[in-house]
Amino acid sequence: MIRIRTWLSLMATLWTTRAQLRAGAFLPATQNFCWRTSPGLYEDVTSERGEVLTVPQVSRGLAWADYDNDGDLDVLVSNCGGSPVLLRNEGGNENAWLQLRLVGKKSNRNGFGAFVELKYGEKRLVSQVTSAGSYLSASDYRVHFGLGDYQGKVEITVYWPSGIRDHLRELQPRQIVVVEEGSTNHPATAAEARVPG
Ligand SMILES: [Ca+2]
Repeated sequence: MIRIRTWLSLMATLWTTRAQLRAGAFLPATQNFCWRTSPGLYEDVTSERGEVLTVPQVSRGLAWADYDNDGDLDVLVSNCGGSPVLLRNEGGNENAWLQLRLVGKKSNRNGFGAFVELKYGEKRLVSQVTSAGSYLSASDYRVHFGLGDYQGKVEITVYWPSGIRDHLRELQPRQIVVVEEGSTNHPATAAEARVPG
């Protein structure tokens, strides 16, 4: 198992290009990349995230999951002709976070397609429940929100595919919350009836 230190903002596995194939290459190994979000741009932090990321691999699939349920996202990378690599995030949980696992009743069981809106302070985050994102890979379908150094409580609205809305207030970060469809019996207002964009 390979361990990395901090949160990954964006990570990519690189494939064979047409130019490489025309040049006679067959499954050439290439380096994968990791970028951290900065205001207005992405910053290449590959070399800071562990030696394994600098080793050329014939990587294909990439799946995100908080596999150890400690609040940070970990990554599994599959490699052609080689073992998968687990990138375990061990940077510590200095920043706040919140995860939600949706349990559908009228909608599908895992809540796929539902939008989740989180409000903290004056800010707002929106995510959609999905496990898609990389080639032949299924990521954790729980919704993960990173909240930085925010110390207060948060407010959540779940927009289920069925049209049902669930609304949870005064949630303390740093926990995994299970939301069952229709459990809050929250009557959607006109403003809440729209799907957040
Ligand atoms: Ca984790």
